[in-house]
Amino acid sequence: MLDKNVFKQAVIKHLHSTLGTDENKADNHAWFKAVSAAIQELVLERLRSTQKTHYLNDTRAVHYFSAEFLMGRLLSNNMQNFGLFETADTALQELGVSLSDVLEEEPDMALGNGGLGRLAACFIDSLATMDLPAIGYGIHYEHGLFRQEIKNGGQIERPDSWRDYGNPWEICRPESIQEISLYGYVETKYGDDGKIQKEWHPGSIVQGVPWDIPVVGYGGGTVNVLRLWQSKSSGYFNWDVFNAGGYVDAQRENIQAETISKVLYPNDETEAGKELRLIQQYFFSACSLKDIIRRYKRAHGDDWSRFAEQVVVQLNDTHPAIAIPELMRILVDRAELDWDSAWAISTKTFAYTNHTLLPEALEKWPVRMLEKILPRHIEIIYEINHRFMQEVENKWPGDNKIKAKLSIIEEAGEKMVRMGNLSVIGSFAVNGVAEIHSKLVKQNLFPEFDQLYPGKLTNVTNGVTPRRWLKACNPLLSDLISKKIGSDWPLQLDKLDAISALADNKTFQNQFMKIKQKNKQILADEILKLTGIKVDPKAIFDIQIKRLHEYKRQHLNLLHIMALYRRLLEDPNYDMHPRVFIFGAKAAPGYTLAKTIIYAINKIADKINNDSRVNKKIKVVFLPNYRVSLAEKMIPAADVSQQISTAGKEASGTGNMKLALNGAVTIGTLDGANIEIAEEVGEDNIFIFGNTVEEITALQSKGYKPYDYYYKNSELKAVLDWLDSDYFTPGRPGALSSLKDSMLKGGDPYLVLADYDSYCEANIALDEAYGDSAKWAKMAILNTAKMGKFTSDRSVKDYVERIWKLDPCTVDK
Ligand code: GL9
Repeated sequence: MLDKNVFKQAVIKHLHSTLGTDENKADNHAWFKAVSAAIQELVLERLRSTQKTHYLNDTRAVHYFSAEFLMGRLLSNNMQNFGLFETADTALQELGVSLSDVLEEEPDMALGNGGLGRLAACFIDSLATMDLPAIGYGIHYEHGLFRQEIKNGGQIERPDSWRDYGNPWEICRPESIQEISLYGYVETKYGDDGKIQKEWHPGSIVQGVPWDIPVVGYGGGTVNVLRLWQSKSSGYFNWDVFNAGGYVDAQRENIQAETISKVLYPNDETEAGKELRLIQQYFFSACSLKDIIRRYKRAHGDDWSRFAEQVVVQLNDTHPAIAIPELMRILVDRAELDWDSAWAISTKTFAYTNHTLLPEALEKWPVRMLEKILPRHIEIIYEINHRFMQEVENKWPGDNKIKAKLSIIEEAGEKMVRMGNLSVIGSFAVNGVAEIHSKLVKQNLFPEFDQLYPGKLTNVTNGVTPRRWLKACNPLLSDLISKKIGSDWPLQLDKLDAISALADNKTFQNQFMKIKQKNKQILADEILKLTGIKVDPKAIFDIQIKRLHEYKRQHLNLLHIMALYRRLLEDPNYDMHPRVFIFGAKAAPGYTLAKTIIYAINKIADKINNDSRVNKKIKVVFLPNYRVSLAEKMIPAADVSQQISTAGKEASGTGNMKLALNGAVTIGTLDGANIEIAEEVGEDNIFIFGNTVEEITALQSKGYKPYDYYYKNSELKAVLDWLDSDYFTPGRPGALSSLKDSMLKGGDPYLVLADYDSYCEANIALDEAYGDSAKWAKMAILNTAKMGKFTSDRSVKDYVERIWKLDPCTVDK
């Protein structure tokens, strides 16, 4: 595609004329900018041809609405997808520059919290790779997820400033600015024909400035865009104040408008109910819909009849669900369609993905708040609900209990709008993200909706892009695989199954495990650099990386680590393979117990790592500031993947897929996608433990008593009591007591104690299996081999077939 010398020239040119420096003065950051600019030239060329092709073919497209896109770094990815990585590597070597140092200069684009945001990023990669017309719509946060520092064992949040020194990929598009309204009141008018008309007189107007991030498909054929909206005050509304000499007041209004896209809410699976968050949601949904409609009208004028043929909007959770009444408002108030026609279009346009069953994550907005911020939308929501209640009455005549349950409006206590119900009613398809999760969505969350709309609720199991999560992050293993089975597996991940045939082959086992060993050495060096802790790369690398949440049960892992510590103190000859427990996790800033768990991990780590009686056998490492680029370094080095959520709580998980793909063996519960991973790899190649969803439900309904487990198991009692002492927190007795209390006095809501014994047994089985190196190698190989199902290409294919109904559109090179 591009020859080494041409590439060199392009980089030098950008060093000179874009960055105003030269080869002798440039630091790594300048090289990063120059290399990115050189790649961006190609990206933009492909972007232009893609957009032209899509326009000429008037393609149907999916519009992925998501409050979060956790993109990570783009330079390496874009080079990989253009097939230019090796070229760039040698070109830079010849210029005396290290590509890997240059890549380290790129800040992560951390515009997401966790799985939900990273899923969006994997999906847009797959969409572009599969030549599907798609656009991602989200928010151009000035500050992404906070940077985590660890001080005296505790988490400190620092602002993330990913664009402080400019972002080489984004393009501002002032020509496509949109304006949206907020606040104000609704006037009811009567037209000449006596028909009621509604006019919203907004109290304030905000501009949305679009920034486009090109999304390069693997192979570089299609380049789609991720369009992120930045809020800006609309000059128009400040004008009066300004003229009255209120220069300073006008600036205050600017600040208010600009606050909307200032910062990503750092809550994972909790709904804060904050006004600014609702405004963020409306802001990006409304800007995006206007953008879609502008594009549609360019091709179809005022003929709305083909809108739903051309446009499908996927709602990534309920965060953009306000788009449903917004489209109704545009169709009814602005385009003057009658309600039924508008509703027919709207309900053919939207589809909704549910990502969690946790009650605290199901969004509800106070009616009062909507009345104030979006006075016309609340009227429309009432109208949607009124008509829907008639449907419910027809199906279940006189059943007020069902009505109360299905109503969009929750009447008990302060009146609330249930965004989940609105999303189900306003969409033509609703999906969960793994088989078990989708089953629970049908059975527990929305059972009546499933009866009312048979077939609307469905499943699309999550997936991850194998380009970033194997090819790019694990080059040694990728090369070995390509040598054995050819190099088209990144596009057809099922082909990995071909290495199953080599799982017993000694030579292949050696090659595979040697690569794992190298990756462990690389991570060991990184751990030393980041934390000062020396770990033995011959030890088992046992990794738990994910947001910190009680339901994910990092504290179950921790209790087991404490138990091992105790066993080693009591019996120095206690037989176990040396093991390094590695954690990465951010806690929501307001989630006190999650922060205590981080503190506990760090304090227990300090103690163990400095206790020469045990630190040949166990070490504990907490890597600060877990993020996409750190995950890329950790995942290739994992022997063991910890996926230990309470059954029924983790909707899918996607880290589980990435780790297994890189040859880590899972220790996990029958939860989320673990179940499907177990089906693929077979029960011999995974360590399953713990209560099933049914068993958990049974335990809870007969009255779960954590104290029973505490008194029954003396080791468990001892480690829990240990938390009350000052052994791990010298001079601060009781600093970890709240953690113990959560599992006893607090009722142990995530049944940590109920799964403890079974977890310990699974760990013993794991330790034994690792002792048999041929057996372990086989397990690791089969984990990689059997991950074909979990490519996000398969997820996207499922969406296309079941929901989006898109045709690929190839872009000529
Ligand atoms: C999540 C689920 O908890 C995960 O199990 C799932 O894999 C992802 C993607 O479908 O979605 N739902 C959710 O709210 N988060 C998830 O990770 N949290 C955030 O990332 C905000």
